[in-house]
Amino acid sequence: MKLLFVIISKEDVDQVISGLNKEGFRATKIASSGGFLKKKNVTLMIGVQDDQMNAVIDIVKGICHERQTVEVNMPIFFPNGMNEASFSGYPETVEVGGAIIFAVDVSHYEKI
Ligand code: 2BA
Repeated sequence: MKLLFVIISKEDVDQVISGLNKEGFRATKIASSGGFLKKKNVTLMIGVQDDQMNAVIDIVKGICHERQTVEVNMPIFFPNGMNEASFSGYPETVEVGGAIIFAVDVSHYEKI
C-alpha cells in the first residue's frame, strides 16, 4: 500500500477530490502553505494499493493546471541593522501550478 501526499493549489482541489471520489479513491484534505512563497495551498493524503497509484496520478495530471512562470516579489531578507524600510522586495520568476506528489510505502493500515 502507498500513501500519496499531493500538494496542489486551492483552485484545483474540489475538482481533484471529485475526480478521485468518482473513481472510488478516498482523500483527506489538509490546509497547508508553501514554505517559499507563503501562499496557501492544499495537501491531499490518499491511501491506495500499489497498483492504483498511477491511476491517482493520472487523475491529478488531468486536472491540475499547467505550470506557469510568474513573477513574484520574494520575501525579504533583512541583513543586520536593516528593516522593511530599507528594502521593497525584489521580483523573481518562479513556476506555479501543476502538483507535487510524494509516495511513501505504508507498513500498516487498519480501520477500526
Ligand atoms: P512553495 O514552497 O511556496 O514554492 C512555490 C514555488 O516556488 C515552487 O513551486 C517553485 O517553483 C518555487 N520555489 C520553491 N522553492 C524554491 C527555491 N528554494 N528557489 C527557487 N524557487 C523555489 P513547486 O515546486 O510546484 O512547489 C509548490 C509547493 O509544493 C511548494 O510551495 C511547497 O508547499 C510544496 N513543495 C514543493 N516541493 C516540496 C518538497 N521537496 N518538500 C515539501 N514540499 C514541497
